[in-house]
Amino acid sequence: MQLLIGNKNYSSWSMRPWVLMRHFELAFDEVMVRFDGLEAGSAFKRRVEQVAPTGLVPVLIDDGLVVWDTLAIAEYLAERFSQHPLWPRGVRERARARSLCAEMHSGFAALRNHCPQNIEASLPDVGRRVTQEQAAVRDDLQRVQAMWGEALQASGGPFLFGSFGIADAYFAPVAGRIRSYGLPVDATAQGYVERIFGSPGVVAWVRDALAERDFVAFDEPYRTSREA
Ligand SMILES: N[C@@H](CCC(=O)N[C@@H](CS)C(=O)NCC(=O)O)C(=O)O
Repeated sequence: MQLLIGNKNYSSWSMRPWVLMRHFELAFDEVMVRFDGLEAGSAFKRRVEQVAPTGLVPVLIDDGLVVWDTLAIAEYLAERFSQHPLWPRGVRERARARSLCAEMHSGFAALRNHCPQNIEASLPDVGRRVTQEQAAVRDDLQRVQAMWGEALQASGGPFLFGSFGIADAYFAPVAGRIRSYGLPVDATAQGYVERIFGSPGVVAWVRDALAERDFVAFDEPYRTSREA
């Protein structure tokens, strides 16, 4: 299998299938397509459009089959590697895990827009300002804490549905935003963020993201250089 991804420091959608595949030790070659620009004709668009109609990453290629969009990739992997519990085994838990992922997939716009993924950055002042000024970000954070709290209580943890799976991969970039921007969350959510960031796929992703040493200006609303 091949997985096309964007810069690890910035690409939250790429992070999800990558950490999932690493966690379950599914063999794949990574193809990193640098974000040089997102306009038509950029090297990024030209490369991704060779394989995927959306021109977006991530894209999974398996023996000539092209699967794009994170949710479709997660579902494909769960079926293809059904010996691994990518989704919870119970039908009710699986339905709930899918609900959480679908809500993430189409929601949390304020958190995503105001706190774009930036693994290497430490921006607690921005986080403080954004949570003070943006009611929609506070709402997103409330919702995240409620859904994590309910799932962790029902499963007993340590991950949302017991062991690490698709739902956790889905929320790993949210956990990353809470860390990068020092966003205020309750102790249950903070503990979950730390467990996510101690899990093997996420540890590997963060290590690679820090090694990129790249600065993509259009993904940097709050910094003018890597040091700023
Ligand atoms: N719904 C898509 C979203 C993918 C997406 O927006 N990917 C971003 C990178 S994190 C991208 O490729 N952006 C390029 C662009 O917007 O042109 C998925 O889940 O895969």
